[in-house]
Amino acid sequence: MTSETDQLCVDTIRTLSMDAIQKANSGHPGLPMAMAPAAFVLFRRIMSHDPADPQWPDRDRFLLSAGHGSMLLYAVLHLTGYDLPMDELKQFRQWGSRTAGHPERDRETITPGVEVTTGPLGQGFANGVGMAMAEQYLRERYGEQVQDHHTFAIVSDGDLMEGIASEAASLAGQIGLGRLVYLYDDNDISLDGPTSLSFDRENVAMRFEAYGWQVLELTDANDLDAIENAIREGMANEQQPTLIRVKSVIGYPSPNKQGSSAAHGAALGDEEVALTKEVLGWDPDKTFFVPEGVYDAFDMKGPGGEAHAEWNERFEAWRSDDADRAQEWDCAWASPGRPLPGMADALPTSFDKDKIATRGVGGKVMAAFEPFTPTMLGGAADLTESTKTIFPESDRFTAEKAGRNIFFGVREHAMGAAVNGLAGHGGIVCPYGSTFLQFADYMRGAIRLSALMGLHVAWVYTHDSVALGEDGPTHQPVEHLAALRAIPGLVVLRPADAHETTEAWRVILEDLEGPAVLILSRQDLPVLDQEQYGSAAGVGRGAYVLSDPDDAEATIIATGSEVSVALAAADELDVAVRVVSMPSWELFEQQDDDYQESVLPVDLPTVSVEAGIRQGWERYADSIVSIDRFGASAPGATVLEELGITPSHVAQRVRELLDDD
Ligand SMILES: Cc1ncc(C[n+]2csc(CCOP(=O)(O)OP(=O)(O)O)c2C)c(N)n1
Ligand SMILES: [Mg+2]
Repeated sequence: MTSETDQLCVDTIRTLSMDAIQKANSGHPGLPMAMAPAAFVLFRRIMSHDPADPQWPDRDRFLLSAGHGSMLLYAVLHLTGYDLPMDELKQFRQWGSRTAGHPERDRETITPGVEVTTGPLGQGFANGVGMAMAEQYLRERYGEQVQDHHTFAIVSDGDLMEGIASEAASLAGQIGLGRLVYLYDDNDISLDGPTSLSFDRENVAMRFEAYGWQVLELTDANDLDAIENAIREGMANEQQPTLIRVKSVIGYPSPNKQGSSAAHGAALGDEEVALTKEVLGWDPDKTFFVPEGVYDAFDMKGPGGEAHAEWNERFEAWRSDDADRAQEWDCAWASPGRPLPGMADALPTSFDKDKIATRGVGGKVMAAFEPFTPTMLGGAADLTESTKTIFPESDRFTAEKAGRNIFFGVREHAMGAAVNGLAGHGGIVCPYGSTFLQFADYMRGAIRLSALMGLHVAWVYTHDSVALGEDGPTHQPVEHLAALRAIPGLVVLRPADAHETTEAWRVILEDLEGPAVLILSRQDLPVLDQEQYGSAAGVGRGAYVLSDPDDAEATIIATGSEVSVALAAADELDVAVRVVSMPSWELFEQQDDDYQESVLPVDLPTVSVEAGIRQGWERYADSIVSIDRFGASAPGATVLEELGITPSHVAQRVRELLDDD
């Protein structure tokens, strides 16, 4: 039954949203107004959450995938008792506020209760899939007494039009994520106008049924009990994810703008806000007004705090039962999660061949750290065989059993966002996703969001250059290193050999706090003699000197696969040259000036070599050996030769540079 107070609570979400958006003269009122009842039911009747501790590991998760409706979330967080005061609502969308235009999970400006950054439609939908996977894995590993919750989301037409949501829904159906319950704001409106423009022939319900979801229908977005019952029905189905299609009216009950795209993305206007308040029976002159009784009725600090306290008791008993398990939990739930102590000593230090592809080394390193990262999950987009990313002692993640190896299928977009969801959930140590470097483009939206959120994830990309050979230019990355380096906050690591690959994984797992890209080769690369050359311990500093003759007249810098080309070029030259391995620009930039100068002295003319476009190398090199065109289908060695990635070409460039001086 909808009591008068419940109705007031729902309408307070509506009025706060209208007021904040009106004050900012910017924002999206339509969704918060229409979906206020659903949000009220979720946050007040369904979800177990404690506003006093937004990080409580066993809270239910909520994602506003339709991030443009951010005021819905802010209003509900405020009213249920999160540390988001009314002043923050009044600062909606302003510089430095905690009420950004779209919900932001941010390391610096924390909006309590925001689980992930949403805004790019479809991403939140797919993040939730990762979150539900995290819950399932942790529940099976640690037991229901400590992990036993659901993942909810509000998704919009735009979310469901995006391909990433289809991939993610298909994956969720495949692995039967029964703890996933999504409400679909089916309002027949998107930004450009009615969905008849672009999205009304498709039968969304049948599509989701075909994916293996349970689909429920609600004809009245304002019927609180019906919403509650549907959500509970979704939760009761442990075998399938649930989509609840909520027929709603955008901007309800604005007399002149409801039901039209005019309510989607602009403030309603003072007059319309006043008219809408009148329809609701509210005083049109009052703004940011919370009627008596609403805070009490909305409060979740009481009930959420109780649930949390009960959990604490169970958790303490569970913890004190088993010290090893407690240590495992603490490492996993640290921010960011870390491997168990002793990992570094277990990593391989010698290799039985003198040439190994770094992807092959990557596989060996993963096998070595597998026991130290018991909650690290990840997988490849149907390229496990090629990227060599697997935990050999672990199971597959299936509907029956949540193992550590996720077979994402050919779904790069969903993989990226699901990995972000795994990380966003907490308790999962550095989840990873893997494919060919070329296909990083397909998941770029998710990579960018991992950096924006500062999530501790690893993107493992193999087949890192034209050297992959015969598959040709569709599979050969050339601009990808530059494109990844362009993303702020993302650490790109391209190790040169087996030792650097091992150290790169260690740096990612033990040192980095945010996302990393690990770029590995398909082709064999010489294992660099650690006695003869600078130690791979330098990887963490981004660049280090490999060989440094006293009378060096020039420097050659290279990354990854081209480091051995640089060393061979140095051997070919009559003049002495220093060779620098630079696995990571970003880590090098973090070093102090003295270190940078010690590696790349300004007075030495410098040649760089990397099998990719030249963009950016101007900052380090006087002469750049690069590939500024697409590759070609031919054996890898031929392509490298034809495109000038050879020791003799690099040596020639050094000679030319010295002649110029
Ligand atoms: C990937 C992506 N493309 C485009 C946009 C811009 N955009 C924001 S909302 C929206 C569509 C709005 O329609 P719907 O999702 O149905 O939301 P509603 O208007 O019903 O609230 C668009 C295109 C976006 N946020 N993300
Ligand atoms: Mg819509």
